[in-house]
Amino acid sequence: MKIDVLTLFPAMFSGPLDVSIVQRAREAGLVDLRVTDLRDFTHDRHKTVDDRPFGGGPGMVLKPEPIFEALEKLADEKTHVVLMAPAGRVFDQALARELAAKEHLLFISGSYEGVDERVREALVDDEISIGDYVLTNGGLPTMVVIVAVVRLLPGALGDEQSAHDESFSPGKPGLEYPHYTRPAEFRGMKVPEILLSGHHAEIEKWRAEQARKRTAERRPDLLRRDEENL
Ligand code: JF5
Repeated sequence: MKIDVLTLFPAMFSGPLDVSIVQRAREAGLVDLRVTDLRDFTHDRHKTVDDRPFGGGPGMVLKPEPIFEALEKLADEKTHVVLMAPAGRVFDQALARELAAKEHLLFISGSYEGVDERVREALVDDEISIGDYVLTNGGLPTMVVIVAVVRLLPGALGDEQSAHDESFSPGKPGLEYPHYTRPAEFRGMKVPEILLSGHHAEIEKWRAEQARKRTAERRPDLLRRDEENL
């Protein structure tokens, strides 16, 4: 898979994408990730990427020209162009799976008040939000989506972890059971007896029950959504 990012803040992207599973996936050649500075596609002395909104009002709007020129260089007909913005489809695991099936993703990491509407009309295939809160730019949302997508690429996870990927799929909608490791007693707090018993079938039953109870208590919305999908 190829992933392009178009951003005003390329420096934000070093760090999160250079560690852990994403870094391993890049080294293994599973994903080719490029971060491009939108200012590279300006032509004036001040590298102007934004301007005041027609009709007045607060804030600035990203100009169309640099974005159009960048996509003429970085994208083709097959590229799935994603604009990160609070008005988009809310990101979830199903959407991550959808994006993981694409050959080429290009993220436009918005900022200021937004982008000129003609970018949306002519270039954008998909608009994605990571939730209802306001950020200063689309850098972090872009990275959230990239990490969720890259770990789904075949070969990105070791065998041990890939078993875990069933979470948030139909039939396993929700939260994890409680985990414990050694010591069996820590500052007076004991690990549940069943986990020390060696009865694997009983342990499975206990864990499933714990996960169900925990999900019903904390995220009943996940159980309802799962019933709709089954
Ligand atoms: C952004 C204009 C984009 O703030 C976000 C965001 C919040 N949830 N999901 C995305 O994106 C950055 C800010 C202002 C466009």
